[in-house]
Parts: sequence; C-alpha cells; structure tokens
Amino acid sequence: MSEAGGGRGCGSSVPQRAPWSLVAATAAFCLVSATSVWTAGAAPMSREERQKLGNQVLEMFDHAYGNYMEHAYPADELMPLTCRGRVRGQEPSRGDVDDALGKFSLTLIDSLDTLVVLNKTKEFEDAVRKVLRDVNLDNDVVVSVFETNIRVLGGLLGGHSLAIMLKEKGEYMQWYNDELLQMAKQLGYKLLPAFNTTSGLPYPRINLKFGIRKPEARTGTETDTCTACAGTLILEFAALSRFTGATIFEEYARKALDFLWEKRQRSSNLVGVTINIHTGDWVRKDSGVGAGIDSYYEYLLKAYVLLGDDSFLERFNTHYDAIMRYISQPPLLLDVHIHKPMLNARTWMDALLAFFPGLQVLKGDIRPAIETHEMLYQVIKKHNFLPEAFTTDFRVHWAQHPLRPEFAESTYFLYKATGDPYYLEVGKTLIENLNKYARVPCGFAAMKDVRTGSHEDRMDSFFLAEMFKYLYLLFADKEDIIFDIEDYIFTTEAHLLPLWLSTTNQSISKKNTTSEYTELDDSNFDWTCPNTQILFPNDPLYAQSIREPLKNVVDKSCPRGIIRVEESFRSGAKPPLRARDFMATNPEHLEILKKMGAASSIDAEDGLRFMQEMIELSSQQQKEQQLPPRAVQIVSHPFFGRVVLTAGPAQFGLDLSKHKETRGFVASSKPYNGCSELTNPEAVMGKIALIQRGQCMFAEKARNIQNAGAIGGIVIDDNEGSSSDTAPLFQMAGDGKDTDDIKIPMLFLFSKEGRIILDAIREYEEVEVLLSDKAKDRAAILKGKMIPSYIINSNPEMENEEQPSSENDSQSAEQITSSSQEVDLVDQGSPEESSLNSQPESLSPADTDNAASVSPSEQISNPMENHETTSLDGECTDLDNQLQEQSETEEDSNPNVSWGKKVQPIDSILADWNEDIEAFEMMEKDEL
Ligand code: DMJ
Repeated sequence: MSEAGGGRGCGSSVPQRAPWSLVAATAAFCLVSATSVWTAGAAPMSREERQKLGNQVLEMFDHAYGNYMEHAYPADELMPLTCRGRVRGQEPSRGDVDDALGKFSLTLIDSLDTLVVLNKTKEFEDAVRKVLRDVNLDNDVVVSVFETNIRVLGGLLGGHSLAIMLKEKGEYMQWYNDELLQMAKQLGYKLLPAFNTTSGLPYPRINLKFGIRKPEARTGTETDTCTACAGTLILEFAALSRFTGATIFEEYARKALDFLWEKRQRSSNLVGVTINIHTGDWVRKDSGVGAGIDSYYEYLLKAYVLLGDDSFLERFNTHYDAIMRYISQPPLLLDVHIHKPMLNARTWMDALLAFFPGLQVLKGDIRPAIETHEMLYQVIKKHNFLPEAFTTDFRVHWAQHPLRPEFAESTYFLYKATGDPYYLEVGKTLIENLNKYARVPCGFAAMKDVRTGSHEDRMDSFFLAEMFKYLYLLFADKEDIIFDIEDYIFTTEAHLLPLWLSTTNQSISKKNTTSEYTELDDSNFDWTCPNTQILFPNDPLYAQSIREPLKNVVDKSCPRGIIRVEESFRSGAKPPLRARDFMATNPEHLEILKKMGAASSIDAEDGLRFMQEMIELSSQQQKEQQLPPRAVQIVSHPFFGRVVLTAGPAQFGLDLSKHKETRGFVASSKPYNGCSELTNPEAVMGKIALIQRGQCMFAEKARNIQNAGAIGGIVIDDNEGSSSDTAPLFQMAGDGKDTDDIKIPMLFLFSKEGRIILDAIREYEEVEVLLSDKAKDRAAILKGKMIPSYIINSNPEMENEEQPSSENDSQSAEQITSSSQEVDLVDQGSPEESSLNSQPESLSPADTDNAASVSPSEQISNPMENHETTSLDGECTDLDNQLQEQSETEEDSNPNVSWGKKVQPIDSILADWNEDIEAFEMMEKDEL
C-alpha cells in the first residue's frame, strides 16, 4: 500500500510518513492516538469486555444485514416491522426521503465495505458478486444526486478500494478485475448531466435513465439545492477520477465547490442552507453545522487531507473560524443568519450536527468537541436516542430518530483522540439502547417518537454503512481489523477511500487550482498540527475535566434565551418587549413596536427578535394544543413488547398520560365500523376492540364498544395504505356533546400500523397489546410471564444460542417459549423494573416536555429576575455561570462579539426584515 505523500504538510511537527495516516482511525490528521497513554479517569475497559462488545456489534450487524438479505434484497431497504423490502412506487411516498431509493439494492451497496471492516470477507466476496450480477443503474427513477453520490457511488468506491486491497493480500477476491470501479464510473457519467447549470452547482435530482433534460426525466425544473447537496461530491468524484484517470468528475466537483466558496457571505464567511443553482442567490440564509450544510464543511477538510490541495484547507479554516465565532456557543451549536451572524436563527438544534465533534477532532480542536459531545450524550441519556431536533433547553422539538450514526461517529473519533475509556462506556450505552429499544424481530426499526418509544417501518442504509463500522472500530484493536484502517479516509457515509489517491493522477488539481486566495488573511490559517500528546501530555484527566462542569447541563438546564442579548441588559437598561408579554391593547407595547426598526439598530434587532419569537410562540402554542402521540405495544408472543406502533390520541375517554396503561387482548368488533350496537359482545368483553374508521363519529364507536364491555378501543383507518410514515397523526375529536360518559381509552392507528395487528391476529390468533403514553419497559410488561430471557435482556448472544437457525425470529421465538431458558420475572425484581415502578407515570419524558412547554426565549422575560429565581433552587447556577463566563470571555477575547457593538447598519437590517420573516416561516414549515 503506498502512502499518502501528496498533501500539504501541517508544519514541522508532522511526521514525515503519511501525514494523515491516522485519518481513518482517529479522524485527526495531526493527532496521535492517545489510547496508549491513558492512565486515569474513567475506569479502563478490559480487552475482554471490549471484545465482548465488539462481538455484540457483529451479532447486531448480522441481525440487520441478515434480515435485509433474507426479506428485502434486492429492494433498496428493509422495512423491519412488516419484514419486507421497500420498493419505490409500491409504498406510499415519503417525499424527499425516498429520493435515496433508486432500485439499485441501496443497502447492499452501502454495506459493502462495512463487511470488510467487520472481518466478514467471505460475505463481502458474495455481496460483490451479487452487486455485479443484480444491480441495475439504469432505472427510470428520479434520485437525489447527493444521496446517490454518498451512498451508491461512495459504496461502490469503498467496495472497490477494499476489493483491490484484499486481492493484493492474495487470499480473497482473486477474480476481481475492477468491476465495481466500472460500475462506479457508469454511475458517475449518469450523474454528470446534473451539473449542466451556468453556476456549475448540480441539480438536486436526476433521472438515472433519462438524465435531466429529456421530457421523460420528470425532473430538471428545480431551482434550489442545499449547500451540502452541492458541496459533498469532491471525495467520491475525485476518487473516481483518480482511480480511472477520467478527470471530468473531479473537475465538476471542484467547480461546484469553487462556486459555493465564491458565494459565501463575505462579512461573516458563512454559507446559507439552500442556494439557487442558477443565480447563486442564497434562498435560505440561516446557517449552522447541521442539516443542509454539514458535510460541505466536512468535505473541505477531508478534500485537503485526501487531495493535498491547500485551497481546501484555507477555505475550511476560514469557515471554521466563522463557525467558532458565531455558531459555536459551547456546548451548543446554534444556527445564525449569514448576514446577521450575531442573531440566532432558531432555538433548537438538529441531530445531524452530532457529526461536528468528530470533525473538530480531525481539525484538532478537542475542547469544544468534548463539550458538544457531552451535551449530546446527555440528551441521549434523557431520551435513549438523539431526537431529530431538540431545543436549547433540551426538550424534544422533533421526536423522530432514524438510527442516525453521527453521534457514534463522533464518539469513535473522540475515543481515538483522547483514549478516554469514558467514550467506550458511551458506545456501550448506544449498543444497549439499540438492542433494547430499536431491535425488532426483523432488524432494527427507526424510532417514530423517542418519547413514546414507537417505531417506524424503516431501516435506512446508512445504519449499516456507518453505525456498525464506527461501533465496531470503537472497540477493536489493530489486530481485530484485517487491514490498516489508517491508510484510508472516511467519506461522510463512512466509506473508505485510500489515502494513496493523493499522489495518483494529480494533474487535475494542478490544472484547476484557482489563485484567488491571496486576498485572504493568512493568519486565519492554522497550519500547525494539534497533537494530543502536546495538548494533554501529562493530564489523562483532560477530557474529564472538560466534561465535568457540563455533567448536569441537560437535567438541570434552565430555559435560556439568546444569552448574548440578555447580558447587555443586566446593567439596568430596560429589557426589550418579549413576544410572550405583548398585548395588542397595551398602548405602551404598540409604541415600542412602532419604534422597533425605526430609532436605532438595537431597537431594530429587538424588533427582529420579537418577530422571531412571535412566530415561534404561535407554532409552540399550536403544538401545545395537541395531545402527544400514544403507543400501541404488542406484548404477546412472538413480539414480547418489541414492536411499538405510533397511535393518535382521542380528546375523550381515559387519558393515558394520567392513568396506568391499559392492557388486553384484541378482538374485532361486529359490525367492524362499530357504528351500532355490537352483535358480538361476548368476543369483545374485557378486551380491546378493533373498529374501523368511518361512517359515524369516533365517540359513537367508543360508546358502542364500551357498552359491549370492551376495556379499550383501537380505531383503524379505513383509508387503505395510510401510514404514520406519510401522514401527520391527528387526534380523534369528540362529537360536540358531553363525552364524559366515555371511560375507556381510545387510540387511532393508520391502516399500515393497524394491518400489523390484523396480520398478527391472523397468524397467532391471540394478540395482546398495551395502550399507553409511551412504550413500556419489557421487563415490566412481561412480569410474571414465562418468556425467553433474551427478550428481557436483549442479550444477543443468548438470542443466538437459542435460535436454532436464521429463520425468521417469529418462528425462533415460538420454539424458545417452551425451552429450558424460560425465566419467571415475578421474583426477579430487575433494576429496570424497580426504576419503572418508582417513577410516576406523570414523569414520563413526554409529560415533562409538556410541563415545560414555554419556549426558552419566552421564559426569560426578565433575565435578572429569572437568573435569581433559578439560582435560588440551586439548579441552574453552573450553567448560567458557565454561559455567563463564556459570554464574558467572548467579549474579552473578541470585541466583535459584544452585542452592543456588533450591530449592522439599520437600513440593511430593515431591508432584510421581510426576508427574515419569510425564512423563519419557512424553517418552521419544513423543519429540517
Ligand atoms: C448519512 O447518510 C450521511 O452521513 C450524511 O452526510 C448525512 N447523514 C446521514 C445519516 O444520518
């Protein structure tokens, strides 16, 4: 294997050999792995335990990959609840999410190099043969250029990179003759028409068969794309060019990056979330490090590492400086406006930003990486997973979690950089949570709602491409991997590209490197190499000391506003009018409102923030009027609580958030619509009645089944094919009359979720469910039942032992029920059980969220007053102090950061006023 020698060095401390030789293993191109120097802090984890966890990751991968291959392949993805493949066009459309699916066996391609990392060489060889035999890249499907690039092109190139490595070793893949590379090239040519714009930014979508322009293409009318979509191509495209010698790919990807750089907001050096591909105007001017932008930054730094082109590092460092100045408010990363970077654009963060600490490790900026990672970990500990979006005071903003790997990625890189065994414990928790909450008989299911624990029929391909790689590598020693991972760089989808590409076919970069960078202030560019041995040579407690002050940041968080603003009013100036206090009948308020944007730039900023708060407040209020979703958990054999369906609540009947859950066997009512007195009361008596939606009011159905003796009801949508994946949940309204007579709980399931219960009845006859506000712990559910112990413990090793074959889990579970491994939980008193019992139902995360329903900015109507109040109960002092210190430090070290000084000219603010309001509204609409 040749070494990477082409890239620009990092100053004199860079080792002569392959400066980025640790890129893949540590993601820290200048960091020396600190794993060997660790001597104190969190208790070290024994080799034995690490191996055990590594084996557990292997078993989990087998469960995910095996079920995909058995039940879904050649479809793009597995639907783990219904245990079948997701074929585009055959399922209700989920919108943009489906643009990753090109009928090209996505999950298989995305999994290729994971197989090699996990030492499954034989399976890799089989998988490559299948790809070559079965995959068609010429389907009449419109796909996302970004997703196809990172998952499919990246997957083929990662597969090719490891195929040639294995071939060179002489044992496996001896027959391989660059076939994956040829496929990658074919796909590369299919993507090129997307770049046919004057700007060079690619269209967001392309038809694999018909391209962009042909009438049959059904695409090519888009005007906007996201920054990450246009800026996350260079690694794959450059690798394709350098592997094949066809320079065009690298040229096109470079041109798109050049254009984005040109269009950066010149005073803030930030980029927006979406850009017009024809005019280059920013469409969304909010800027963060998460959704829509994330991997643009990642690829600038990694392109420098892989291609050795200084211009990429210069750009990255310029952006990084801006990110740290405006977006980073450790431990938070908050979106701002590109042209008003001191103004936060929202009060919530998205889960995609969890990759950023890993990128900071690569950059060598460890402290903020540790801080943000710690904050994220505490959010995970609160909700078991990272919700898609969460507020600055750590409430759930968007409750979904599609098993994203970003946090595992950052955990891995932080472990490699610090050697702190704390990060191994973090990884262990991730494994436990996946097994406990996401594992279903047929794979791993995304979380529909982290608060209820309900599932979605979805297992994205990135779960196999990334999650298992990072988790396995976290616990692996060098000898556990059959090749030297340090010779590779990870793409954003964790595909491996060899560093020796930096010295291959370099002519492209030489030819196209622009010389515009002379205009930049070179002092921004950090050419030195942070090195963990220098950063904390004698202080193995370094990482711990950074985490320590943050250890209660989530549990004891106080709602926070935009601290930098609040600080400026502590001196006694009159606090600004806040949205929550505004009364249209108050003349003083109206006067203040009139003044906003007219008298001074500070007033204008107040006005802008006021508008932002009004919009947030109104959307918050809308949300508050809605009851949170509920859960239907199937507890009988063979589900044992492992399948949780998202259910809509009713505005009448028993409120499941206030009462104990209702548990019972299900029975279909007759008539099925439940609109008249039931003719089968004996069948539904003491059971949970299933009723079809339609033909009469929900309340009428409830009364009819209640009169027949049912203890609860589930209304199933009559609209065939409807699903909570594709339609927003709603609550069942009453009939306009007094509904106090309805005492039983009623829940609503869309047709697809309802079908899972109906199918279960057909197959197993007796189906028992739990109606509740959130999924219940399996140990508590199964108390007193004779069930296999692996179900309780989620102990995959035992699951393996007990499953006689790789047949589907339902059958295996059936056999195990009567095996000698049965456990009676009556006497066990597991810790989970006792903690569940000791926790009042009303303290569920969902309720807590509801209780704290006022938005963070609203709660700080008077910062001083609020500060005192919260300090009194002793809960918020640390965070407040820390944030105050941070704010003071920022002001000390960077005069630009002072709110009072950092104001834009009033006319520029006024000019942007309308656009901002539109942007806020848009943000609220499309969330991420
Ligand atoms: C992956 O497909 C890639 O990591 C991408 O860059 C964004 N995130 C998803 C997984 O969350």
